[in-house]
Amino acid sequence: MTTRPSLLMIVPPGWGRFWQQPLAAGNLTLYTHGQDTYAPGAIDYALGFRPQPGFLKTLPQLKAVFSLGAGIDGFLSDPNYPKHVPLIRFVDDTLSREMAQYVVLHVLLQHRGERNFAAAQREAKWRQAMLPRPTETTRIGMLGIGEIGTMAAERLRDLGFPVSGWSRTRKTLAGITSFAGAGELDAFLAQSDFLICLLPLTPKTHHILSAPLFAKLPRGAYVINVARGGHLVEADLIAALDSGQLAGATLDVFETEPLPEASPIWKHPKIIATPHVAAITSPLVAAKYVIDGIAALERGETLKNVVDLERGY
Ligand code: NDP
Ligand code: OXD
Repeated sequence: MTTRPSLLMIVPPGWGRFWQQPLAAGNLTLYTHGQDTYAPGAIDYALGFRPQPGFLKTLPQLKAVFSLGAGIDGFLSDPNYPKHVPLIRFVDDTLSREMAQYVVLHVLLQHRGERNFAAAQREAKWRQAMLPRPTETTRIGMLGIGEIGTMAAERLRDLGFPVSGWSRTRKTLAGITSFAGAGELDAFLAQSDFLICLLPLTPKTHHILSAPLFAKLPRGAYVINVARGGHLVEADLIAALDSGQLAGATLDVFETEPLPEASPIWKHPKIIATPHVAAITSPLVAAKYVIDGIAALERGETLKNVVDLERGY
């Protein structure tokens, strides 16, 4: 008789019910951390997003960990992450699509001056205005052009914007200019009227969005950070907005989440802030991803999207 693999769900309190039902479709013994009683040695697989540091190390038979997010910094910030256990990140077109929608929405809100029209409507004023810049000369720079950055870049390219991307390795993407490596970062920044951060958070990218970088953007550039709060020095952003170096910013992620009520970001007139909702992993889609992944691992197959722990993403 073969035993069913066990899966421990490490999800925020109250979220277990969203995962329980779709995961029940797999041939798995399910446990919810903080709710069910289980022997640590009985856990084969775990899924989560930001588990308590040190916790995964207490599961001695763990075969693999599934991240509920595309970003896995919530695991790698754990100095005791058990390095022999493969970490599989969530990569899925539906997630990339939601992210691309968010990016396109915020580029267009700024590009088409929508906030001015909304203000005019509140005053019942008919204030016509031209686009501040023609689409053909509004240059988009994707800082990080991996799974999500590529889809967002392609959507913006298809809307007529000139698009370029910066990555560690050179890309060949139709109609998108590739800049690669630290040596090409300044040239990339100098031609980015919109800068969209879609990098993973690693020691190399931590606080990359800071005063020296903002100074290299064209004056009046717009910054969208949809990756991680740890990429941004918030005080430097506010200074760059207040000096006019930057025209505005959209932030979906923050160094401290939830963003504290006292943060000046909430009320800054040039910032749009959203509560880390650019894309929310769908339990239905992700449960299938995890069920299929466990079945493949149990058959002895290797999975795509295993994180390179040394590289950090
Ligand atoms: P990928 O790993 O597919 O892409 C990462 C990109 O960053 C790649 O192009 C990579 O280069 C580049 N990169 C990494 N390190 C460097 C470096 N040191 N210098 C230059 N380029 C670098 O990630 P995804 O596109 O799947 O996700 C990106 C991030 O988006 C996630 O890590 C997560 O933080 C965030 N996210 C946020 C969400 C939200 O709701 N706000 C939802 C989902 C994701 P190369 O291609 O050469 O390897
Ligand atoms: C992710 C996220 O990384 O939701 O997927 O932030």
